[in-house]
Amino acid sequence: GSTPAAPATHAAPIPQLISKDGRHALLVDGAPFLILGAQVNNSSNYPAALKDVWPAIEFLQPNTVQVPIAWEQIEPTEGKFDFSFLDTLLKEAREKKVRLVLLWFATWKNNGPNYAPGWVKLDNQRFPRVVTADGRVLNSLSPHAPATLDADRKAFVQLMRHLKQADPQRTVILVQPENEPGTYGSVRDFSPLAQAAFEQAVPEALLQKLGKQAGTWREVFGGDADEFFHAWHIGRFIDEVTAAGKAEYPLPMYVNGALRGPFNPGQPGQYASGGPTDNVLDVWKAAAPHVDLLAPDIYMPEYRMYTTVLDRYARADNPLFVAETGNAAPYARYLFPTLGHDGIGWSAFGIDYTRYSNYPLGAKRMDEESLAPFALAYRLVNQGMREFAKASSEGKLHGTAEEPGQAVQELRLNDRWSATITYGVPQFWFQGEPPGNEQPIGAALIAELGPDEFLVTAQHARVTLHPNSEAVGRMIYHRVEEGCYDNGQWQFQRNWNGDQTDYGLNFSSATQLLRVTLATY
Ligand code: N0T
Repeated sequence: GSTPAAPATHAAPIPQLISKDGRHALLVDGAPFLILGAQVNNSSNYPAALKDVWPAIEFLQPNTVQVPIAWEQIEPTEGKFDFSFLDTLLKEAREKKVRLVLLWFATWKNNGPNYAPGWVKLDNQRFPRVVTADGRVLNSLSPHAPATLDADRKAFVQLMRHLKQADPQRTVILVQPENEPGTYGSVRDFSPLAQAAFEQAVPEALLQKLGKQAGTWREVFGGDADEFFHAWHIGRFIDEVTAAGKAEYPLPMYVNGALRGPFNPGQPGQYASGGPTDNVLDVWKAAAPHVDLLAPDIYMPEYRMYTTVLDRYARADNPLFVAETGNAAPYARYLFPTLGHDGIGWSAFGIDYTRYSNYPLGAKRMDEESLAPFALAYRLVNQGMREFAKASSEGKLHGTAEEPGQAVQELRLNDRWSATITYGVPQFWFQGEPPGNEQPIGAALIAELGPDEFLVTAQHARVTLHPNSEAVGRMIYHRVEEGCYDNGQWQFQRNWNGDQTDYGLNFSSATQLLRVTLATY
């Protein structure tokens, strides 16, 4: 990573997520930041596992690492807390010069309470589970039990209190309360406790958000009532946990969602019902105002599916953050359209050398060969990360990835200029139908620095800048400078001309960043 921790002597500014006029920025050390992330495997949250984490991180060079903090490890006995792993993690992350995102594995970890301590997950009386319509008890805790909320919230408050005093450096930039909340196997809880709540009137805040008239859940939402009800109550529960944690230490916080298929979603319960899926984002927004954003975990390698998920989660009221994505090669290029959707970050899942692989979601093996395409994407963005982040916060960042069977793409950059992105063509003169790359590995990222000035990087792609219309005039490159940023200062290396510019700007797997000034003659 390229983001050294600030000195401990005077506290650095607290990371902040700011939104204005539908644009968003994650401020780290006081300026817009892009998370180029790596998430460790689920059980790598122990000091002994970290030795298998850092070598993978050193090869990949993300700027941020996401690591679970399990309820079972910080509160093994009720009321007795142990933050020794967190302290070790903070120390080692600072040595490795990476920032952290903490993942609070508690009441919900992929629908279930497996990471809750034994005194919670083995006590069905005090911490009741979801009961299906036909009376079966599922391994998913009910969001309706005050005792569960109370216990989870107490532990999270202790975690945030400890973090506040242990991290004046702001090594931790973001916190994820819970993990992929929701319930598999039932649309909602049908226990008597839940049933009583279901007969109540829909809360005013939700009616207002969705522009509905008062009534019971069934009256107001008909066939969607069960799922909306579950989403509302899980959202309220997690909002309470989040608000209490922020009252201790106000880091930005987000909730990640296991997705439903964007085109063929299936039935709630087949996917995690009640989690922040694309159909209940408004319910979650009303239920959880303290949650800064709802993040998709994207394990769909297909182009249309992936980019449709980006479209649905990048909203004026929801900064896009791809909290998890598959670590197989086809996923690496999706960093670019995520940033093109003004995303604040993107993180590949399962990055460590513990020898676990979540294939077929990700690569078969986690090794340097699997990491290489992700390392390339991170190197490219890292060269100008702060400049790309600033452009993103101003809506001036454009990014795209190769779609199989579509070797030519068009990006409109501003009212004067556009870019044609071509895949699979040689770097020299070429005529005919562009074939696309053998595998879809191409991508491009372009920031508008001024009306005629662009910051361009790409992989396995040709970028051809051109005027939007004849009215702009005949284009000529004024300068095509290759270089990189060092502490916000442009470091010029060479000027591209001749073969390097006559047939478009051709990018390979080289780490190249161009500052292009266009002109007309
Ligand atoms: C993710 C990860 C981890 C299209 C899976 C994804 C992580 C959790 N769950 O390795 O468990 O903690 O957030 C669920 C994806 C379901 C399959 C989707 C197929």
